[in-house]
Amino acid sequence: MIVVMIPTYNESQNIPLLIEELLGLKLELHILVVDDCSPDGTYKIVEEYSKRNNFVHLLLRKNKRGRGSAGVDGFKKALEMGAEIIIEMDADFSHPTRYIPILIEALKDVDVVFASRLVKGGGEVNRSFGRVAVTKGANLLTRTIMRYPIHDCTAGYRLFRKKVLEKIELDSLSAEGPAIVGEVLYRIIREGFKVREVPYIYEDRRFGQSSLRASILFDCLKWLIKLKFRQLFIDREKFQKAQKFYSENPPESAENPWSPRS
Ligand SMILES: Nc1nc2c(ncn2[C@@H]2O[C@H](COP(=O)(O)OP(=O)(O)OP(=O)(O)O)[C@@H](O)[C@H]2O)c(=O)[nH]1
Ligand SMILES: [Mg+2]
Repeated sequence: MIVVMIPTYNESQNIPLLIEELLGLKLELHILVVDDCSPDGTYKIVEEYSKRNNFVHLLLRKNKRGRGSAGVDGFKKALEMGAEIIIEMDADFSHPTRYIPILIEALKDVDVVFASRLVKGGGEVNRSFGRVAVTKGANLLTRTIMRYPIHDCTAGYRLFRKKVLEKIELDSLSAEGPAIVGEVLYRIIREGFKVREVPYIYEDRRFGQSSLRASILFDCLKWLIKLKFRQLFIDREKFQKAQKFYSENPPESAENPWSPRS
């Protein structure tokens, strides 16, 4: 079973179109939407779908809020559902669904696949110069500080084998906001899982408001420093082992079969 886990907050315009696109891929994907009682009623739309279609599922969180714990609860639910492969993606069409078949194919001999804007063939369209600069700057900083073997460290468009989510101790993840993407990445690399990057073209959100604020960037920076300390002092041995593994088996990136939509 493949479960697509999508955290949502105020995505009522995007979510019906995204569900239709995912069902239209005809890959028998189970769609799990994790919504925090969005004031715009996103969950009601998903609930209606779930009554009519066994492949659509809603995890409604009544007393919790935040991208961080929504992702964690979604991963746990996906495992409970019996997922062998879990796809994590945003609801706003920034992560185009047309890549899903090639991403699944790319997972065949690795444990985690990262859709990546920062390998040959990847990129971003319809975004401001400033926003692209934020992506590049954040990734340069993360790679330099953490010495990860991949290029795109900040996008939450990724595929995991079940064993990865079982190993990374979901219960002890604690980032509340989008910094969760980095916290999960840290654990993947620490455990030395086999990974691959597949290029994709990120598109700006189709409908709705961006939730990016200076406070979010600041929180991500705080998390980066915290994780560096963990890497140096708590997980040192594990990272040394992982780094040796990655230097002997550098993650390859798949060929890009797609071209940007202008
Ligand atoms: N359940 C839940 N989902 C959230 C929350 N905040 C954001 N999300 C979802 O997480 C995904 C990523 O959030 P975005 O707002 O797109 O953040 P971003 O991609 O960094 O920035 P923009 O696309 O520029 O807005 C989207 O599908 C959001 O709907 C939250 O508090 N709870
Ligand atoms: Mg987005």
